[in-house]
Amino acid sequence: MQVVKRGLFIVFEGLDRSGKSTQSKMLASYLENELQVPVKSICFPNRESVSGKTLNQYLQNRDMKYPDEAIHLIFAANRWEMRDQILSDLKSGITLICDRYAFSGVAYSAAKGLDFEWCKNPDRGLVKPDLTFFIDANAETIKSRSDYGSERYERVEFQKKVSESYGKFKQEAEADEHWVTVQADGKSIEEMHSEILDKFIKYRESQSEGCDDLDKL
Ligand code: Z5A
Ligand code: MG
Repeated sequence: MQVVKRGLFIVFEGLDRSGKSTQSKMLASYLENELQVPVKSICFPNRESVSGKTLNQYLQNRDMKYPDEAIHLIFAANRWEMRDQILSDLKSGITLICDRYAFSGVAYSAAKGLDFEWCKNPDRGLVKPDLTFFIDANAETIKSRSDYGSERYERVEFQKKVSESYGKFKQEAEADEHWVTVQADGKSIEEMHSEILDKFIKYRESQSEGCDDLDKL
């Protein structure tokens, strides 16, 4: 009987317009086309699900009043809705490339003033990513990118606070092989892609033995 090696769970994190979707797509396409790795791309919030429709409304309508704690729980529920699918994909050998995950949940809610540790709780028990690429972009630099400012959180002052929250994860994860910070400022899309690919390949080689267990957040 052939044993299926599980897929890797790769997450992209960072500020709005920092380049997460661009880099997720480029990595997914490289893995699929050049390395023949079975890949699926997912993103959070998943705006199509039950909770996702509420989140979409909330993000697009700055005037919609809703308690910060409650919206935080809905963002987490949005991930819980996908938990079983994520587990089943990984176990069947599919590598998942995920655009935002639980770190976004904490970073954005903590930036509004909610307690950082409290914010982590609703995501505890979800699948832990094997590798998180944090795209470290300057809030001032990215405001000139196309479409910036169309949704609720896209204001430079708020993005600076989000950047501080991400900074805490960065510190916590300093010596953690599962977290990679990619400096974005001054780098082209291609330069970032080759840095990310390089880090991904090194990680994959280092995990070639015994990465079958899935950890939890
Ligand atoms: N949120 C939350 O509060 N809690 C949660 O739990 C979760 C999310 C999961 C929607 O997220 C919001 O939900 C988000 C956080 C909150 N805040 N807001 N608003 P989203 O992921 O749907 O959307 P986003 O992250 O805000 O924006 P985005 O448009 O998806 O950004 P991106 O994916 O990082 O960027 P991109 O589309 O790859 O690139 C943006 C542009 O920059 C594009 O024109 C690129 O060609 C260009 N670009 C990319 N890289 C470069 C470089 N290196 N140089 C120059 N130009 C570049
Ligand atoms: Mg995006």
